Amino acid sequence: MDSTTPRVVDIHTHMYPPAYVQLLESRNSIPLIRKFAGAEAPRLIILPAEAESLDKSTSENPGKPSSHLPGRPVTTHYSSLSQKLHFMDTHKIDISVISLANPWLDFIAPEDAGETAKSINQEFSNMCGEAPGRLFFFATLPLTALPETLLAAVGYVRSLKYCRGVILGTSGLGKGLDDPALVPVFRALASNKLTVFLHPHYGLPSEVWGPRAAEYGHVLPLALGFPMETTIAVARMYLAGVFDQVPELRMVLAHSGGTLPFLAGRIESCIVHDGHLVKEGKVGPSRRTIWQVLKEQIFLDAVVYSEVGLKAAIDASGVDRLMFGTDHPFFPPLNTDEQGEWESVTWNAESVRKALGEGSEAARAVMGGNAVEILMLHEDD
Ligand code: 5CU
Ligand code: ZN
Repeated sequence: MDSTTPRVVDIHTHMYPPAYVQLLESRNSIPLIRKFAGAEAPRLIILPAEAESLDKSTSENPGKPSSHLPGRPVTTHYSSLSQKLHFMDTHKIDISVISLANPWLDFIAPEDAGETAKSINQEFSNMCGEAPGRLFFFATLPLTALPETLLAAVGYVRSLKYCRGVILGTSGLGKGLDDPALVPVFRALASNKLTVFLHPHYGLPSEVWGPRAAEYGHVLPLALGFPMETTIAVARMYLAGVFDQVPELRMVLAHSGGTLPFLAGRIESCIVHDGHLVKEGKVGPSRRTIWQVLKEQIFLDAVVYSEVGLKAAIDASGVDRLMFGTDHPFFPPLNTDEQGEWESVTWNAESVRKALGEGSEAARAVMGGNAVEILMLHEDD
């Protein structure tokens, strides 16, 4: 394939390598993997909102049918490399930038975090080496470790041939991404040209879903909690001035930036009408607006499942900053063969075609060309 052939690149696609699966199997509180009697496959239970149903299903009825079990079945899609490649072939994806899924290493004891991150990143590096040219990865940082271990990890992942950045949750060192203690980490990432892929996990506090939440499956935390978490994290970074302190920082936001493209105008209005910020001199003429930051330091994935959402993302960040993704292995088909086409993938590809025109240059850019350029996925890299 020469360098002018349009390529399809999936920048939002996860793996749980076998060692991480074993780690989750050894745990008694979320995140964990647990086998339930009668269930076809072990279940992955990771969301804070799932913790309550886990307790109930364990105590009330261990033999429940699997549709009532908490979490999701851990199929071969989670950790098998050949399965990932099969999924890519089925959906005509040339290149995937794989990343560990949530909640990464947020739960690891500080003294173990450095070594655990190193071995997981090495596993990702090895997987990429088994399919050269088809796989790159976002590494995982040992955020609970001591600052020197964390900074050393940035240097280490930079040395791994197929690493193109790091996946980051919103908790940072425990106080969120507007924590001044994180600025040196952002500086180190920026100076090593490592792009941050920001991904939600914690959602919003369970109380906001109300007393009937269990009736609604995972819809509220996943559809609304995840995007709001991303939106809040980036708004806090913006208000704290992180993007100005680290102007070389580049961030890809999961799920097309949560609700940021839609809410950026309201954020701006709230800023310029805020007496406290105005009095503190934070709303002066040199201020970069959040719209500017969206077009200068932020990139968005195209995992938004609708033409309407995608158009907002394009308007906010620019069509040259948007990159296709699948969120594999999440959202598998429930009633058709998991080895065939996934509707969750075709919805996203279809939204790109509808918003930008079938076969258009812009559509090809979003489906892969942008990722090749932004993440430097050239074949000889
Ligand atoms: O279905 C889910 O829980 C998830 C998740 O945890 N992470 C993700 O990226 N997508 C869906
Ligand atoms: Zn994801």
